[in-house]
Formats: sequence, structure tokens, C-alpha cells
Amino acid sequence: MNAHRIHRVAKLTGLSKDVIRVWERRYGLVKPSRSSNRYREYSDEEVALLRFVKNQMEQGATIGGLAAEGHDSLVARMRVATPVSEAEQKPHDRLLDELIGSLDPMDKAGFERRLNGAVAVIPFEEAVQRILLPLQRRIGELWHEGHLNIAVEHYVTKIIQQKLFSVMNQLPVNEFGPRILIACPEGETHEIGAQAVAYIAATKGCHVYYLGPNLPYSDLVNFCEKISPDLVLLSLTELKQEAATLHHIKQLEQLATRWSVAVGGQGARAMEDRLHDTKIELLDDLTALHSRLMMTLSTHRLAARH
Ligand code: B12
Repeated sequence: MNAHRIHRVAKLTGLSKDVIRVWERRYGLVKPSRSSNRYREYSDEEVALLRFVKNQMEQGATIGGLAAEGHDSLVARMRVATPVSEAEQKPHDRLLDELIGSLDPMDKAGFERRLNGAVAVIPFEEAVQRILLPLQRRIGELWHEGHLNIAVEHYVTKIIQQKLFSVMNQLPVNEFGPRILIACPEGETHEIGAQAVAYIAATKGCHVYYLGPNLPYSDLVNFCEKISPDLVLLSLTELKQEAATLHHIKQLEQLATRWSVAVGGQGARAMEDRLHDTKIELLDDLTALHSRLMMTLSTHRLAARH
């Protein structure tokens, strides 16, 4: 790990030395150590965090809002948003190879020991990004290519889901937090994206209603009427035919006249052009999801005060 003096940090981040000091003093964003002659020394991670904060502000976030989110949450988010270098990803790729190797012939104990061991030693949010979701993609692709039996795919998918649910169930239910309804709409059975979204919303202190895959539109509306959600988040993975897409958007537009509706996932991104003139928001990725949740949380807090 490198230690950088403030003038180098200014060069690396494009921030002035004054700004860096203010972010330290006023907001406690970074906590540089001091060299023997009292110079501030910043770690690589602090430099990356300053860059991440600058980038977030360029996209509209405020320094106050980011600081209120807290140092640890920002670091976690930065780690997820920062592309992993090849060297960093290598151990995860190796692990994924080993995990897949232990499925044929089936070595259940070996598979679970490896997976549990790897997930236990890194922050769970990182494990989701670096291990669980990539594992789901790899397993799914193997099935799609005809290299894996669907029963084995189900076994792995269920383990991934259990991990997400068990960590989610340990989080306190924040009954006074904003109500976030998360589901996959009718016809959408790829579930892990929605589950990851539910987990993230729960970690932020939202009151999550997770309704899973393939939820018929009329039941979605009924449920919204019951709970009056602050935000409806829908995960779309499959790309539909033109007519089905238009029908789908029409229904969601109806929903969006009464509640805030946002969509995400590969299928949602593919219909981006069709969403421009609608009230349906598109959340490009998990960083966008995070910003949207922070906005919902602060609106909810403000409303609670009045
Ligand atoms: C895993 C998988 C499966 C698994 C699903 C397991 C399950 N229960 O969820 C299995 C093997 C069962 C499966 C089956 C099918 N699948 Co499939 N599957 C995949 C695969 C490999 C990965 C999808 C996935 O789960 N990714 C993991 C998620 C977390 O990653 P992601 O989708 O990139 O999502 C990221 C973001 O988009 C975001 N996100 C997701 N949702 C949301 C929501 C919000 C609000 C936000 C903010 C963000 C967000 O989160 C993720 C963060 O990294 C893809 C191919 C691929 N590589 O993408 C095909 C794919 C999606 N499947 C496909 C198809 C067609 C099917 C089947 C219909 C095939 C069939 N004829 O039977 C079936 C039916 C579905 C089913 N569940 O039974 C096609 C879809 C084609 C299309 N037109 O779009 C794909 C693209 C494969 C292909 N190349 O053809 N599949």
C-alpha cells in the first residue's frame, strides 16, 4: 500500500489541496495518517474515495449528502462501482472455476465449503458483486449452452438465493423507512437481479417488500394499493418482442401515474429509448440504484419531520 502526500493526492484526484483539507476537517471523509514530520499521508483507498466522491458530485450529488451517508457506506459503494483490475479479479475467477469444477462430478460438501469460505472473508456487499452474481451468470450460461443439467443449476441458484435472504433476514426491519416494493413483472422469471436490489435497499434502511419473480400486473397494482409504496422497483432481464414491450410500458405508465416506478436490469436498459417520454425511471446500474434510494430516504425523512 502506498502513502501519498497531499500535493500528489491533489494531482491524482484533480481536487485542490484546500478542498481535500476541508473534506477531512468538516466532513471526516478521509482520515490521513501523519508522517514522522507531521505531513498528511493518504492511502491508495483514500485517494480512490476522494476520486469517487468528486465523480459523484459531478453527477449531481452534494458533499453534504455524501458525507451524511457515512465513510463506511461510501467506501463500500466505491468498491462496488470501481471496476476490478484483472489482478484483483483473478482470485475470484479462480474461485468460480473451482466452484464450477466441483459440480461435475457433484461434490456438494466441497462446493459449499469453498463458497462459504470465500463469502465469509470479504464484506458481503462485495461478495454479492464479485462472487454471487458472477456465479449466477456463469451457471446460467452453462445451462443455456447445454453444459449443465437444470437440476444442478437450480441447486446453485437456490444456494445463492439463500445467502442473499439469510443476510437480508438478519437486517432489522425498518418499519418506519420508505416502503420499497421490489419484484419482477409478469413473464420475468430471472430473479437474482431483483433479489440483489432488495438486499441493497434493506441495507440502506428501507422497508422492503420483496415479491419475487413473475408478478401479474393486476396483483402488483392491488398490492400497491394496500401498501402505498414510496417506490416500486422492477427488475427486467429478458428482452421482449416489440408488441410485448409496448404493452408492458403502457401498464407501467399507468402504475407510474400513482406511484414512483423505476426499472432496471438488462431488459430495462434495452427499452431505454421508449422510456424517455414516460414517468418510468430507468436505473442504469447499482450505482444509480444507490443514488435513487438515498434520494428516497432523504425525502422520506423530510416528510416525517413535517
Ligand atoms: C441465470 C440465467 C438463467 C437462470 C435463471 C435463474 C433464476 N431463477 O433467476 C436459468 C438457467 C433458470 C435461466 C432460464 C431461462 N433463461 Co436465462 N439467463 C441467465 C443468464 C445467464 C444470467 C441472468 C442473471 O441472472 N444475471 C444475474 C444478474 C444479477 O445480472 P444482470 O442480469 O446483469 O443484472 C445486473 C443489473 O442489470 C442489475 N439489475 C438487475 N435488475 C435490476 C433492477 C433494478 C431496479 C436495478 C436498479 C438494477 C437491476 O443488477 C445486476 C447487477 O450487476 C442470462 C445471460 C446473461 N449472461 O446475462 C440468461 C438470459 C437472460 N436467459 C434467457 C432466456 C431466454 C431464458 C429462458 C426463457 C430460456 C428458455 N427458453 O427456457 C429461461 C426461462 C427463465 C427461467 N427462470 O426459467 C436469455 C434472454 C434473451 C432475451 N431475449 O432477452 C438470456 C439473455 C440468455 C441468452 N443469451 O439468450 N436463465
